[in-house]
Amino acid sequence: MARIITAAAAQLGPIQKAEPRSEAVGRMVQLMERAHKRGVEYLVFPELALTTFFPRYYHEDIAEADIWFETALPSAETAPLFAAAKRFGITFSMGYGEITHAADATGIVRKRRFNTSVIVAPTGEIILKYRKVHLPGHAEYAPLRKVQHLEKRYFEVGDLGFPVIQAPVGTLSGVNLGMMICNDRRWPEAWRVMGLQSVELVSLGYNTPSLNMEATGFEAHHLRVFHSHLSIQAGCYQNATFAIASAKAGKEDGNELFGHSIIVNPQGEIMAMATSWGDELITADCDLDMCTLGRTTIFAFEKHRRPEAYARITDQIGAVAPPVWQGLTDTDG
Ligand code: CDT
Repeated sequence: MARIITAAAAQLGPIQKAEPRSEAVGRMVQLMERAHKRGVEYLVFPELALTTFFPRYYHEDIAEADIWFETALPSAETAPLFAAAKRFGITFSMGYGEITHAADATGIVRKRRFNTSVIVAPTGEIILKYRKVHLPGHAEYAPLRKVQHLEKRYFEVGDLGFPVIQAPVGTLSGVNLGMMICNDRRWPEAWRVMGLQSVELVSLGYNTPSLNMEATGFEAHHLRVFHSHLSIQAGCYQNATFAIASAKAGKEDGNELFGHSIIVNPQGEIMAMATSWGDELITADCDLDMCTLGRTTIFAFEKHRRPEAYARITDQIGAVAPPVWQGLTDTDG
């Protein structure tokens, strides 16, 4: 029997700085209701879905930024979302700022902050948690930037790797689910680590500004969306997986996020794309058996991968200069 799930990206329009969580959650519940009417079984909300993209705001004292974080899920404010998922039988994924009190690598228990996403079953149980690994931006106030991007200030690097889990979705008893968050999509390593766990459906939430504030040279605006789609389409094709990429879109207090949420199949094709800058639902019927072709032919990892040639991927972080060619010698033939 075909393994088809009806999936959705629930793009969110802007959330202004003053907008309370209750309002954002209300909009999310409305999207879920619309999704239910379209038969959606799996739905993805963006990164940091409950608030404005707060890393653009500088707090001298990091503890002051705690207002943007969640200490529990569900909470009184997010409970309506969990209730709607139960009512509609929808499995969903969403991003949020997580505060946890847990031991760090040195064994010391302390307050820790992560840029996190979870997959939630209709029962309200957390199926999987992921903490963002590739944090972009900077840790200190950058006076030359028009807009700050302080993810490295507010979040620790995720400590859960890129986990994949097999879980029931809709009528299917087992779907291989994974997650990444925003900037992760640009890193092929993230996709491959999940590909190596036979992922079939990657949830990806993002908040991407229309302008690259770090660019010293010219970057054409249309290339911002192109690079996002290129990364997702390549990741799906090279790892034989579907991805649901769900954006925050539009102007948050004057700061533009480019939207363009997409659903991509294992051939790297875009199956659905958002065209507005508002709350928008895009859906696609994902036939998970499509993952088999790539997985058993050109990307049959067990037959074709050569990890002995990839040592630099894990041994090295930055690029080094190559050796300088010394000219032809007799032994070069
Ligand atoms: N949220 C996030 O990760 N955004 C980045 C752009 C950051 S620019 C400093 C992205 O890759 O879309």
